[in-house]
Amino acid sequence: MDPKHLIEAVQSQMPAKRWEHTLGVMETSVRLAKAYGCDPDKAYVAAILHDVVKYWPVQAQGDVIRKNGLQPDLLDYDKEIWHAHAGAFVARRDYGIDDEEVLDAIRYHTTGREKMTMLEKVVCLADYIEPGRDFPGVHNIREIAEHSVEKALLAAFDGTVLFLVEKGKKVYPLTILARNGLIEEIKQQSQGGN
Ligand code: DGI
Ligand code: FE
Ligand code: FE
Repeated sequence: MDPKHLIEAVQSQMPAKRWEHTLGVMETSVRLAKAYGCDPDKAYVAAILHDVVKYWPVQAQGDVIRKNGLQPDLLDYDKEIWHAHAGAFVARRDYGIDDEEVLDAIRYHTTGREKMTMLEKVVCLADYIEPGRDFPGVHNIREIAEHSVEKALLAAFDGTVLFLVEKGKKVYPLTILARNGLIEEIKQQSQGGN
């Protein structure tokens, strides 16, 4: 699908407010990709599609996971994380996306995972800090993002984990692994003199 048709098709899947958020993630992902040295075109496509099924009924999101052999343990955690994994499946099936790096950036944009690629970090961070986002701590994360994608993403995941703990909710294990991985990477960067 060419970018114009892809954009129109994805826009039709969500309310105007969520589309505005998607435009923000597109812009921010491309900027971060250029700053941190990964492919801006891939970041752009992943950003367009990252929330493609967010406004599908939750039942339909769950069906994509159940019927297509995606990680079944997702269903035991907050429904908010389903759209990312289901979205990657739908991006391939319905929108013809076959680039595994792009699909992984969609798949892990919410939960993260251990050893995230730069493209995954960029899209995940852009989702937190796009211009339309307004949550406590977002200004701080935007500032950190100017010099370290890993430190900014760690601060973002810290906020999400604290939020989930406060609500008494479970944390999906990949988020913990992502956070641990970022701490390791930051430690190694500082030992390497960066
Ligand atoms: O889809 P968006 O609203 O743009 O943002 P998102 O995909 O990052 O995710 C939505 C929410 O998922 C976020 O508010 C926190 C919630 N959530 C629930 N369980 C988990 C989780 N987020 C992470 N990272 N890990 C979880 O286990
Ligand atoms: Fe999302
Ligand atoms: Fe999003």
